[in-house]
Amino acid sequence: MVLYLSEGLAGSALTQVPTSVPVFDQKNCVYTPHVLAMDVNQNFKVANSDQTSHNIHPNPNPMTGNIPWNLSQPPGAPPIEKSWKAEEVAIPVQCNIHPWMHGWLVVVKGPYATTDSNGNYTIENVPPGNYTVTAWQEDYGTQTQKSNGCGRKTRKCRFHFQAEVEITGNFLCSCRTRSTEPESIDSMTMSFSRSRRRCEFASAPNGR
Ligand SMILES: [Cu+2]
Repeated sequence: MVLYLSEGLAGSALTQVPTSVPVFDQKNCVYTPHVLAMDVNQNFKVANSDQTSHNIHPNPNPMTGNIPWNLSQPPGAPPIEKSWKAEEVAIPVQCNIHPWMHGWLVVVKGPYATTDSNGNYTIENVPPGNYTVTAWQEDYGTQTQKSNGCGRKTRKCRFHFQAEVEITGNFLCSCRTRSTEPESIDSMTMSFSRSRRRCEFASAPNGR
């Protein structure tokens, strides 16, 4: 699951591109992670840890301006380094050699986070302001949540995900106040308690 700020970013918070280079690995014929998030124009790498060839084929929506490509990557080949020009949630990825291989590249503008194995998120480097937070998951779809006036120390609001299963949880916005004004959000944390967890989760790999 990917969490990002879909409204409210401005200036350098919107245009600044992280220097980190996330890696989309092909390991045991599975994309690892299954979902890789990145910023527009942020470089990412596609690695092949397998002793077999893969043919990676991201297939973005042509309306976005992102251009599809597919490249074969034999065992021991160096990582392929790429970036995407436009925001797109989300780009499906498949392997032309192994039809069961499927993953997602999620391209957003500004700070983002991906869930850990417990369903927790932290969005870092968020400047002061009011935001719309969007959470995306391949099966459950998209949900948004307004985060207004986040200057208090902590803030809770309800966040529901409803598809085949309903996930109900708390959105916890942790805000630290600097010694002088203005107040600044250092991080935003979201967690889901899976109060109505059902067997659907058994088939969901970690990190989704
Ligand atoms: Cu493959």
